[in-house]
Amino acid sequence: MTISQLNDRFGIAGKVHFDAGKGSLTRAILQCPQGEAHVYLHGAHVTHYQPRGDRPVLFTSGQSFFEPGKPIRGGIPICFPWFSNTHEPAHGFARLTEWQVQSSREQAGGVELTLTMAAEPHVSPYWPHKAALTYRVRLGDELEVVLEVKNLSQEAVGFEEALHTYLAVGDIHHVRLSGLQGTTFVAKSQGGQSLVQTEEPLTITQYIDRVYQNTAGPCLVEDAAWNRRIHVVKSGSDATVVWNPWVERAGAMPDFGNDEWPGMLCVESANVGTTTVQLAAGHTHRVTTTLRAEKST
Ligand code: TA6
Repeated sequence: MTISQLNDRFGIAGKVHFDAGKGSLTRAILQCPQGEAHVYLHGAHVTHYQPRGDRPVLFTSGQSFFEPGKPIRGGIPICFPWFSNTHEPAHGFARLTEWQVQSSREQAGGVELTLTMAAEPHVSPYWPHKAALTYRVRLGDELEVVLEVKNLSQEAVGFEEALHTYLAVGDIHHVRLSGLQGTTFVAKSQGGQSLVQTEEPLTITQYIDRVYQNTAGPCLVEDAAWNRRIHVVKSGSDATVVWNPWVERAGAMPDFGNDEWPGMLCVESANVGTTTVQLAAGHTHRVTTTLRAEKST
């Protein structure tokens, strides 16, 4: 569908508008009195969320690619049906797929955009199944994203998934992360050891890449530099991934500025590893992430 056709069919004056975004990729701009969000059809990728009167809540790299076949660096990548480098492409094919717009509507004083994609055997040899994915982006007092996976196969399927949220922070050196105390994590940044988190809040002083298993609750990111708190609330997710590449890994990514690492922190709502989703034929799984920013004082 062309941008003009998308605006004719799904545009809502002052609330939903489609344009050619970066790299001329088709982008939806969602607006309401409480803020603005941007969603690319490429990967159904939310790249921007900014509450009115506040700074952006999501980080997107100034070096990001915006082209078919490459993931956008930042925002909320959708990782499905596998996480990390289980197979190629890393984090699965959903974030590289051109999603279709299913609907747009005003809701609860805000606005919702719904996108879909078909995950079928022809997409990847590592996915010999049929599934329908639906992604709802809801903008209002907060930003909520909802990923639904319906198993259209005759057999049960297993898949990993993550809403790989890149939060924007003023300075990672002065960030505190709460909500994970007492949980067990796989420390990819510490040789893959399985460790228990004792600190609360967690402060980040080096490269961190941790998969916290059996963590279904909310997290709180306290950003002292910007005097802001971001609540990361989720449902349907039993793992939380925390990542910052720090200086040593930032330089290895061509789509990530060498000086950008202090300004971001990934807090991801996931089902990976031991919390991989097992979905019976005909059933649907839903995972959600809600982001709400507020002044610290
Ligand atoms: O979520 C953390 C992580 O799995 C890291 O290991 C790092 O690879 C990051 O995702 C970024 O992955 P990407 O494929 O987007 O470069």
